[in-house]
Amino acid sequence: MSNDLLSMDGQLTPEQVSTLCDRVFVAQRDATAIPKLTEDFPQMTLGDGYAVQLELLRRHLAAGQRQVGWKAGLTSKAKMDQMGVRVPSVGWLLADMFRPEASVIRTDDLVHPRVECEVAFVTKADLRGANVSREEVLAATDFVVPAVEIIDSRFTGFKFDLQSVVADNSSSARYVTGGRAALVSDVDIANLGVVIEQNGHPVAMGSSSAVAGHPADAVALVVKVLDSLGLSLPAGSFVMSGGITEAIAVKPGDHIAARFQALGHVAMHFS
Ligand code: OOG
Ligand code: MG
Repeated sequence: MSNDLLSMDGQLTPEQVSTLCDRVFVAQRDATAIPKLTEDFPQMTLGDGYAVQLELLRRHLAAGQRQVGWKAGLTSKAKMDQMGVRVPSVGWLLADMFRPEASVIRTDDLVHPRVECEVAFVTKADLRGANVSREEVLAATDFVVPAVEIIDSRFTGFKFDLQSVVADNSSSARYVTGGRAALVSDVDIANLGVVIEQNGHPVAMGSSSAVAGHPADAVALVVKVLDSLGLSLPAGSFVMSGGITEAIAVKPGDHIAARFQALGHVAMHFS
């Protein structure tokens, strides 16, 4: 990708951003796959992707939905290699995307869901700026909790480029928390072993050290991206730091358990 397309400056008109927002909104609502957005708009930049993502967020908030926080995406090498995209992204999380632990999660309202295990942070102080450090993130963290994200690209074949996936809210669909919450002083979140089990079989394993070097660095990256969008991360935010291993495709009937060293496990069924 040329560096111009990585720019936070936009190339699309407000009308074009609105058109793309309509497309993604309908694809997310109806769980229908669409071609990646750059096919019709090859001039689209990363900044245009975020303009579409923020317009989607405004529509949901105007409809009465509540935002709980943000997610970092494509923060580990396993995820970057799997998706062929080498630049991390962020996406918003709404309260109605949450699913309780041990619940049955429908797949008929998703296109091609995949699960990933992530360390999630809950913050107790505002974070803002382009240069937030790992230490500042840790000091602003109330607790960490293990989470599973169910991602679902709205793009055909789960194939996209950075601008398209950012417009599609970084493939966010559902998230589940569980296990044990912990203070950052009580666990070595920089090096937590994780295993994803599918129907009792281990299908992916890794260490949280794979995430941007340290999961708190992924949170710092979220703050940095938000800053470039003129936003900040308020106290009380729930932030997922990105999939540690590659994502695993799920189908009706699957049972998934993500086991986190020191933080317990997060389990769910799919129907
Ligand atoms: C993009 C979203 C990536 C993560 O944790 O890396 C993501 C995708 O892979 O579809 O959520
Ligand atoms: Mg994720």
